[in-house]
Amino acid sequence: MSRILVTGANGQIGSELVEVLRERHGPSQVVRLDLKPPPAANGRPSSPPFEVADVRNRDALADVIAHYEIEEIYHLASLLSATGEQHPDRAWDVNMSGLKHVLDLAREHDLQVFWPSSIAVFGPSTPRHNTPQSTVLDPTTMYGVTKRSGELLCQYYYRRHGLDVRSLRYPGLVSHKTAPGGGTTDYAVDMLARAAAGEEYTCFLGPDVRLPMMYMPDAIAGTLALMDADAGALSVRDSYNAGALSFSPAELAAAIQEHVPGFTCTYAPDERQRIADNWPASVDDTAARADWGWAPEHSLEAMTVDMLSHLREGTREQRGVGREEQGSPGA
Ligand code: NAD
Ligand code: AKB
Repeated sequence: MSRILVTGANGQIGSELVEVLRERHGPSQVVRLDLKPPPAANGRPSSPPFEVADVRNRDALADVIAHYEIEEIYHLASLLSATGEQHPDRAWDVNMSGLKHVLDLAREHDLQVFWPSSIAVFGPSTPRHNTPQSTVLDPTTMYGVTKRSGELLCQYYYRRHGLDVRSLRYPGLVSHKTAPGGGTTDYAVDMLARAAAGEEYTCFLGPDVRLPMMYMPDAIAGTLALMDADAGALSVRDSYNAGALSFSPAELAAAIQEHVPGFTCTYAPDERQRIADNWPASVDDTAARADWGWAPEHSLEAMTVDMLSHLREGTREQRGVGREEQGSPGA
């Protein structure tokens, strides 16, 4: 049974990936690491093992890896696209030095590594539709620059040192358990949350920018499938394209209106529009499908229905409606 370290464990992906890894391997086998302790869940303090550390601190990472005898790392700690444009020096520092430390320590201890890249590696010269696996990569954000540099670093460690590091270029991820943190695609979660609360929404992107998106259960399943795959089957060692959905804010609003008839969305694009305008609308993921069986399951309709249901349930629980109903004899 593997001892696993997840960095950035409190984030949108980490909080869900940890749950699934703990179901698979047992809670004590999965060590979470982040800058702060995790928020209490449903009023209960979250369970150990948890380490407060900064991935820029190599010695702290080394201590955690040695102490828990870690065998596998999911290195998720990062600044995302919008925050990265506000703090480019910090984005470079966290995203690059954190990854370099993880790769060096993984080499030293012979660990398997998962590290996520992003559609942010693409840019204005990249074909916008069905973007190929191998193509022009000219990112326009510091985040995208760190993701492409990170891809090349991972590939270098694989080729030069035989390090088993695997990567996916995630699109924008949609989920209801933990709010997204500082990305350009966060509008989708924001819009669904407002609709579920019966409120209107002002979108920070314009109505027509179509981007590759994915529902979190598909992202988690794909991540684990890639990590489980035979090393010999993997033909891509920088980062795999992984497509799932492709929709614009207006298309998401229309999907929501099917289930929330009075929902209204207005548009007030801000500086994140420029980021979105330089990303693809859809990606070609033939290599991921052929090499390790990538097959996302959720359509826009299925994701919308599931998200609205979970978000409404969350709102009811926050208001105590769920507990009242449970306690009511007539409920
Ligand atoms: P997030 O912002 O929700 O979480 C990142 C976590 O990293 C946070 O909990 C933060 O506290 C932690 N962190 C930041 N700096 C740190 C540091 N110096 N040391 C330790 N921890 C630190 O991000 P996420 O959405 O969960 O993304 C995880 C990874 O997936 C990132 O590499 C991101 O680039 C990538 N990714 C995410 C998406 C998406 O849509 N969520 C899409 C593409 C790629
Ligand atoms: C972001 O918008 O920054 C992320 C991503 C696509 O990498 N969701």
